[in-house]
Amino acid sequence: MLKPTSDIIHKEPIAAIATPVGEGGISVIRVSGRDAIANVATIFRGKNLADAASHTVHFGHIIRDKQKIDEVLVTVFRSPRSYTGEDTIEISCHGGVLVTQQVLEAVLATGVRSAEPGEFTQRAFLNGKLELSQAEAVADLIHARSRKAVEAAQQQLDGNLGQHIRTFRQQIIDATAMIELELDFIEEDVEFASKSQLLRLLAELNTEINRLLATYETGRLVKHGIRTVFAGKPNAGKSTLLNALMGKERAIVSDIAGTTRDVIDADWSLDGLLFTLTDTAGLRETVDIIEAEGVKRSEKAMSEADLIVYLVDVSQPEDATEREAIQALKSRFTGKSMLVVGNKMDRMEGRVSGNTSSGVETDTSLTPAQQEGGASPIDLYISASRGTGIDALKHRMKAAVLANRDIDTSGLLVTSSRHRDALEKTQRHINDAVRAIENGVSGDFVSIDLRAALQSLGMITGEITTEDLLDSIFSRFCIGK
Ligand SMILES: Nc1nc2c(ncn2[C@@H]2O[C@H](COP(=O)(O)OP(=O)(O)OP(=O)(O)O)[C@@H](O)[C@H]2O)c(=O)[nH]1
Ligand SMILES: [Mg+2]
Repeated sequence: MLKPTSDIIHKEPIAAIATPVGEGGISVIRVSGRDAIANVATIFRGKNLADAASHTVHFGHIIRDKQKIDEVLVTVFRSPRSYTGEDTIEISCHGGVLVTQQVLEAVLATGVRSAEPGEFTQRAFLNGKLELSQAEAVADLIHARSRKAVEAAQQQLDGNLGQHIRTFRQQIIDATAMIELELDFIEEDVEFASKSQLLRLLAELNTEINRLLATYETGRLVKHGIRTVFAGKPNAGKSTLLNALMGKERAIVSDIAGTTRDVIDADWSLDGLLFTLTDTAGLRETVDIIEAEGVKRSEKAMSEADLIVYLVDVSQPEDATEREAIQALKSRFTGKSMLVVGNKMDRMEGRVSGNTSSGVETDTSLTPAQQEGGASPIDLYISASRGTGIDALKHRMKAAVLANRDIDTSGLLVTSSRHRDALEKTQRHINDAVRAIENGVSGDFVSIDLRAALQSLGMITGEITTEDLLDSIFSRFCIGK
């Protein structure tokens, strides 16, 4: 992957604070580019950095206008053995906000410019130190909010996605070579054999791309978190459930129907997965304009959710309207996972046969409605205020969104819609090629489809890029990365 030293592009030097702004033990200022070492050498009192070998650390002072600004350690990385591929210096200074800023300003005063967000990583990409998908993984890793999201980013950073893409590329190149062979020997009797072989190769490729594409939905949930909305009528116990899962009083609970009026979000993790729990205003017709706005927001939250947990207060008499409402939600959100949870089971003790106070999944037990002969839509029973059935609920929440897909969350996952789009496009071109071969179209045209497939794959690793694409990717980074 490493480019030969002669291919490294040495751009003008840039600098930025690479550590978070705030007070800390140390801060790091990163400087990279042409003359980066020489520039810093002019403000460094200590060893002459111009002679310093790569991967060495030097103690000294940063000086400006003959004044010592700070005592620092300077690490020297010489091209091409650095993050960006260029000559790079990292200055570790004391971690105060002001002193860090002063060291940066001293560096900038030597004729170095401030780095744009992600500019160091962009240079690393342009110098062949990282593939585009790896550069994106760096941003994912920085933004990751759960253990699983870190693992997914790490897989991509290790180049596992790039490895798959390179294999796909090679398969397409092999297919193209077969077509060219056929063109060369058109007179001979190779056509039939190569045609079926070619079709087999492309079918295998399609299967492998499908396997990768199938991980996207899970990958998306792992990367961004699972948006979970608690819905139900006022007083069903939605806020109580949120608090029970969070283990703290996050939302206000009261026996007044219509207590929650706005949408409340809370990050919660389960087995390394991030769930964004959203408590909403209870769903009902209301004349209170604030509550009505809350209900509108609840509807919106549900339409954006990955998982809807609908709470029914089972201590209340059966409500045919609610049953219809649940049915309506299910048909409206067919693509979403939805769990219907019966709450306040503690009030039902002894009243429902076949159920237990431990809140186990009770698909087979009889609910009041079933006793009356109707089919209950309830998936499991809990008591949010007593904490019964909460573990079973957690298990069901995870299963509802992940286990049903049967994707190994610790394997390679496609987590970016950009990558998914490129893979789908690749498949479309491959399918065009397959159709062309089947219809006996000339090999020239088949090659065109296959070349288009190669281009789409190249978008993932970055062989094919546009300025806009790079801008949109690198603008997600923080300054200093
Ligand atoms: N007995 C019993 N009471 C519960 C249970 N869960 C919640 N409650 C009570 O039900 C009432 C309403 O609870 P909330 O959590 O505020 O209900 P909500 O669904 O958030 O209501 P709104 O915000 O008004 O939509 C409170 O008095 C809770 O203490 C439960 O499992 N058993
Ligand atoms: Mg509430």
